[in-house]
Amino acid sequence: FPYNGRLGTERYYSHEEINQFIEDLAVKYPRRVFLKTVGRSYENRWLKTITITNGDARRNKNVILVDGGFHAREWISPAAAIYLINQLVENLEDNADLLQDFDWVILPVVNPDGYEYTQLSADTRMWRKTRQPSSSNCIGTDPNRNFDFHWNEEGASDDPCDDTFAGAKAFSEPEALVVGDLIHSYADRGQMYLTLHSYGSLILYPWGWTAAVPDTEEDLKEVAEAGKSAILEATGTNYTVGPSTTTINYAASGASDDYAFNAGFPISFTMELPFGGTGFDPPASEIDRIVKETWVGIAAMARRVIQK
Ligand code: ING
Ligand code: ZN
Repeated sequence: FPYNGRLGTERYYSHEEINQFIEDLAVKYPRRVFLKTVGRSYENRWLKTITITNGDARRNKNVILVDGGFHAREWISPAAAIYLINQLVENLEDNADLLQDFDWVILPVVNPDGYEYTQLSADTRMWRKTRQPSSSNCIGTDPNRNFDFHWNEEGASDDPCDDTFAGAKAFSEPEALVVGDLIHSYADRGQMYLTLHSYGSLILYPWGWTAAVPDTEEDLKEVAEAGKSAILEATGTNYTVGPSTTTINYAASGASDDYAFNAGFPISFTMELPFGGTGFDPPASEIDRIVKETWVGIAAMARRVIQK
């Protein structure tokens, strides 16, 4: 499968192909699409955001910030980010409203070291964490337990060998710090933060660190329900909407959605895409359906935010 300047839904792609793809889009659409190198991973892979606008040069528009690929094995997440990018860039006509009101900032693969590691062999396919060694013989930290908000209080591990290891300290992982910095740099105009995980068909809102819910829960629920309904109608996939802690039945602190919500994003969701294969590994033949329905859900949520 030679790379031909576009990424379809027929297979999963390497981190390099994904970076090349967004670079090509920035070259092809220099007035609407902007690339920014925001950091690099522990193994020195470039972390790049793509900012998609309608080119009207209106400054300080509201922002929707989306990331994917926190967890290495959740391949459908970068795939959904790619489809989202394709829609917003190449289908301006149908999505004019989404780009009239928002600039979209997307980091498709937060944890490229882990993502590449899972592509090496069947033995490494189910890796979750980053690849930075810890003080013990075990490698990697859970980037979604590494954020500096109620860090390592609940549902996170002190054991570097565990899959939910919180890290030696908050933001020990360069990849998590990059997302934290992105959140801060857009917080003043951030309207929605979306982090794409798998699996479970869930739209989760804060808090994750406690069973308490924010006093703006109705707003969160309303936007999430718009996504759920749109997906149900599109494909019949039945998402569950709810607060993170009580919906997945465990508290988990130090996650990015809580961090973004606390930093000022009024809407902040973890979207758990559907089960496929044995869970984290939908076969390539299922990518198309899943990423399309995910796009339908994200577009519906963004449109509900506009109405608010
Ligand atoms: N699930 C999430 C995880 O990081 C989650 C669940 C969501 C926890 C929001 C905390 C906050 O464990 C997956 N599949 O990664
Ligand atoms: Zn995940």
